[in-house]
Amino acid sequence: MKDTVKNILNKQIQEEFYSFYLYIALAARLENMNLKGAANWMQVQAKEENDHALGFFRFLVDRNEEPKLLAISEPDLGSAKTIGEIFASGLAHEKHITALIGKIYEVAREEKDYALESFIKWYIDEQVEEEANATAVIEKIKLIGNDGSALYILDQELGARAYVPSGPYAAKA
Ligand code: OFO
Repeated sequence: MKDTVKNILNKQIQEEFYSFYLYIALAARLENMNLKGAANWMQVQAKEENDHALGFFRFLVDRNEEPKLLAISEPDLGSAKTIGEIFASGLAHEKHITALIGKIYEVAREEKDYALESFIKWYIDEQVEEEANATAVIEKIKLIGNDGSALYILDQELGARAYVPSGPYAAKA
């Protein structure tokens, strides 16, 4: 495997584990606001991010490379305080990840790494779904405005999100 490819994949493992860490931090903030359902939604998202990181890990191992685990920084929650701001920071992060996944696709094509080009397509599709999921919650939060009982119902709904293994290898697991 070419160094450019190896480096960008190791960097993406770090980014996906950072995503895990960020969603756990967002869950912590929501727990603190007593929004247990929304916190559950973030915890489930964090588990999916762990799967995404391990997907890149597995791809490197299967290609006979040793994944390099880089340092993960402290999550940056910025000034996100309301439930709307907390979900908006998750969505902003997903847009950042979408750009990185796009870059990996470009590198795969430039380096003529056809296995990577095929592998990364799962992540391209997943990003469409992740941005759509976060956007749907944000739109509901906007509709709710200051209605406490509607927020209570939304929190129950978010609490029903269940973890399903995610990642390019999930179906084969
Ligand atoms: Fe949130 O997405 Fe991973 O890849």
